[in-house]
Amino acid sequence: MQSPRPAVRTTCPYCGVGCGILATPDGAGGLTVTGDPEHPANFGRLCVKGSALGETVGLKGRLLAPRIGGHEATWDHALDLVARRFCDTIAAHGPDSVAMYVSGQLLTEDYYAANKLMKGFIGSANIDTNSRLCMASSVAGHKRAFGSDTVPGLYEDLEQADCVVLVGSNLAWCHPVLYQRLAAARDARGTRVVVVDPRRTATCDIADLHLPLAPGSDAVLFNLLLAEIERRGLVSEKPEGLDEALAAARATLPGATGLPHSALRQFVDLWCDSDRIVTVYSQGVNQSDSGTDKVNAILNCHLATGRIGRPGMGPFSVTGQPNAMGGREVGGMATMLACHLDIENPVHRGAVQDFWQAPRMAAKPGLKAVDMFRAVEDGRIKALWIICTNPAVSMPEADRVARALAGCDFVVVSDMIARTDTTRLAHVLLPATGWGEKDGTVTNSERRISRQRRVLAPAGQARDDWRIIAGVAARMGWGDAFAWDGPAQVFAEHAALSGVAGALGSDFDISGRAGITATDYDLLEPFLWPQSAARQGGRFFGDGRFHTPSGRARMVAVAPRPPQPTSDGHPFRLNTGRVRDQWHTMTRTGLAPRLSRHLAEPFLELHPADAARLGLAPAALAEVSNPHGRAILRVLVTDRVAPGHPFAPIHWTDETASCGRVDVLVPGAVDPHSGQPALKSATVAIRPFPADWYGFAISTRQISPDCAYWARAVLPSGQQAELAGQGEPQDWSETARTWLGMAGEPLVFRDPRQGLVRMAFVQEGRLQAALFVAPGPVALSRGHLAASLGADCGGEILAGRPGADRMDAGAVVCACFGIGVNTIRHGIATQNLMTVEAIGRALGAGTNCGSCKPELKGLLCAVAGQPQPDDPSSGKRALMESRG
Ligand SMILES: Nc1nc2c(c(=O)[nH]1)N[C@H]1C(S)=C(S)[C@@H](COP(=O)(O)OP(=O)(O)OC[C@H]3O[C@@H](n4cnc5c(=O)[nH]c(N)nc54)[C@H](O)[C@@H]3O)O[C@H]1N2
Ligand SMILES: Nc1nc2c(c(=O)[nH]1)N[C@H]1C(S)=C(S)[C@@H](COP(=O)(O)OP(=O)(O)OC[C@H]3O[C@@H](n4cnc5c(=O)[nH]c(N)nc54)[C@H](O)[C@@H]3O)O[C@H]1N2
Ligand code: SF4
Ligand SMILES: [Mo]
Repeated sequence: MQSPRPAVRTTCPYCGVGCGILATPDGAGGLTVTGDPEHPANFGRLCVKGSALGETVGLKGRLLAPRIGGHEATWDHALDLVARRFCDTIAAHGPDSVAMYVSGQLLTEDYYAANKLMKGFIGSANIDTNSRLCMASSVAGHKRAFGSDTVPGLYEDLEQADCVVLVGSNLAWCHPVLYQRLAAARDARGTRVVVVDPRRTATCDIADLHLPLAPGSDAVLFNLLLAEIERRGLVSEKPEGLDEALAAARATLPGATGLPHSALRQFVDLWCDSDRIVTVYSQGVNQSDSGTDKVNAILNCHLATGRIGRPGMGPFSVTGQPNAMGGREVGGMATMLACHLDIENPVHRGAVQDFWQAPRMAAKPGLKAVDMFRAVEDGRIKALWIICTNPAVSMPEADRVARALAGCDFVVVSDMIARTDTTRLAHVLLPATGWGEKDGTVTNSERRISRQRRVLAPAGQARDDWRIIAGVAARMGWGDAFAWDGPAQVFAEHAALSGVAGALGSDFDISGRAGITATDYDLLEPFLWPQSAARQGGRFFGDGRFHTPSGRARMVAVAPRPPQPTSDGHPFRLNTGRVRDQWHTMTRTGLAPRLSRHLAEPFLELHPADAARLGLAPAALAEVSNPHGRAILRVLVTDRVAPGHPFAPIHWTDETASCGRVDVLVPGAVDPHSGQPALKSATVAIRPFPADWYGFAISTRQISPDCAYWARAVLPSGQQAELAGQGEPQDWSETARTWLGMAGEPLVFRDPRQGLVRMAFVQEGRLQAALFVAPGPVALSRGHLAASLGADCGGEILAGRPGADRMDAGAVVCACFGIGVNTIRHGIATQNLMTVEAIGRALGAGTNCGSCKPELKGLLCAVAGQPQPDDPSSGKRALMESRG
């Protein structure tokens, strides 16, 4: 018998909370995963995405070998080709004719290598990252206010605060463990929580006050707050620009927020009366064409009152990606230099060049993401290397970006997954190791550096990203500068460079770790930066000293700008964002059946008044369009969004749906300071999608439909797909065989009067596939059908009803334990469960990651006949149940 393998301490690869994980290999290529009780980010907690990591590490869908032009190639061939094409392009057209587009999901060591190659050796700063879509406005705002891109506070500040304001942050779904820490602190000490978001999100479950402000009016809100801070005599500091900022604040009129006076007053009272106050902000602030000003409007209030850098107080930009912070540290954006140094400062450039012994330093900032893809489009960039990101889905004007890639002379993509919307457009594909296989460090939102450790062997021929980059660098002639033998050496070099930066005044200095050995690196415990002889960890700016030339903080006079107006032709403002159980373009979370059960289809949250006016019933399909593109989304009627302001998730791609990419609708308008695009405010037209028929299918094989609307998701034993089309196929049996990957004759049930067609493929008594077609959205219990796939079945499946002896669990609420809405309702009714905790004790729901607690609370209220507080999935659930 094999002895049990020890658990490996590592870090979650999803959000910026950066939870510690104990991963235990099962010896068969899989992993079991639990929270690391000793990690200071999560103290043992994990959310549902982290808990499901073990389901995503298999070989399914992986890119296992390099490919050139779609054909498998050796590493030598592929790396030679990339190096040769980059060298030839540079020789013919100069260093700015090539570019790299990288990611906040790279490890620091990968990121460091990419930045060194591009800025120091190729000699161009044309390296930008998906962090441009994510954190760029926070970076620009920090630099304007603090003189450096420094996150002042710590997670424990959220626990020590008397009031926490969440602005444009759906913390419950996007930073679930930090949300749980806040919720626990609120239970323990009555922390007041304010949510500022046009939508009523799951986060509102713990809000004492929800401000559903007009989209884009955050700067107005914080200017009003600043004016009131002055009026109440709370200005205690004298930052630079104070008078100008106050004057701008005083000149701001309250109307634009659309909030009633009483709500504004409550907000101002709470903020002003709480000395210990933390203002957390995220994409509702950053992703705007005036995002940097909004950031500074928030920072102004903390700077004027001195509520910064001390326990329980400060502004807090929560980062999205696991290594958004590490990317900033290595200077991974086109506008930065390594270790928070300034690319436009010749002294800084010289110091980095000396340290790297770099032959050709970039002398000016490079192209920011949106401009970079424009340069690809018009041929200024002729060779592009994309690493660890999926821009054909996630960039604004996504169709235009995809066309630009299709027209580019040479596109290289490093990814761990074979088929994505972006890998499809590559000339060369390089297989990267994924989480569980790679070794390195990441930095979370509170500046804590943690190790990701290798637990599994690399899949196929996959290699670590830093090693791939070093391989190309060596073939371009710079082998000596990239001759690391492991990530520990890359980290040590980065730490040593940070010492050079620290001597030049940089906040980012981890030179205390510059001498690290491979053994120390293996054992490295999570630590906060800075780590130098002068400073170890802690908060910044509590002493009133900032990184500006004068040492004083800077307030910025903000003149709030409204978002681009809607028009008669495009009267809706489309808000976009995330759902609880999926990560971005779903290349990994989409592999886990348990994560696909929460919300399995691209959807549009639409206010009832809008839905009625447009003639869109719940579960109908809507066509959303503007001159940039078009999407077809399932309608979810809900008053959690305001009239005129629908919301759609960002996760669906051409791999998972026929027409579900929302970024085809988002224009490329950017913030003038940060270059961050306004991803939350596309103006669109909406109309019913005229489907002649609707369908639902399950199969043990890959489902490949050919109809106007489809969206597929994984099941434990196959796939499911929602379908709809215009013009009925001639022969449904033949169509079903093709789409569901089946052979032979299906059992068929037809009801011509009702326009129903149902068919099932059964082999040796086991259900292999089924297709249900109806003239309207198909009303069926998806959960029951999914559970029947691959199981023994009789003809009853064509009745589409649960077996008489079984209760249909209904749409899944608790994804960790797969507990459905009907099971929970039944439990509440029959076992007299009165609280979320009682549900947990009786049924287990909500006891692992806790992500579904807001929904459990909603169900309790519904059963008790009270108005539901905030159950963001209840609309979706009603929708699914109406069909089942
Ligand atoms: N489950 C899950 N978690 C994730 C991710 C994921 O893909 N899935 N991605 C990670 C990443 S990279 C990021 S960047 C973070 C993002 O984390 P968040 O920023 O919390 O998430 P979003 O859903 O993008 O947007 C947050 C909220 O902004 C609101 N909003 C829109 N417009 C405005 C406005 O004008 N003002 C205000 N105040 N609010 C507005 C939206 O309604 C939305 O609820 O999440 C991280 N965590
Ligand atoms: N409309 C709208 N658009 C948005 C947003 C929004 O809120 N609204 N949010 C924006 C934000 S904040 C972000 S962060 C972006 C995210 O957008 P993307 O970065 O495009 O999304 P991901 O799906 O995370 O892409 C990561 C890719 O890297 C691959 N990968 C994973 N691990 C590795 C690895 O170790 N090495 C390599 N080489 N590849 C790997 C994955 O398979 C996947 O293909 O989307 C942005 N786009
Ligand atoms: S909150 Fe969830 S997704 Fe974020 S790091 Fe922790 S376990 Fe991972
Ligand atoms: Mo992000």
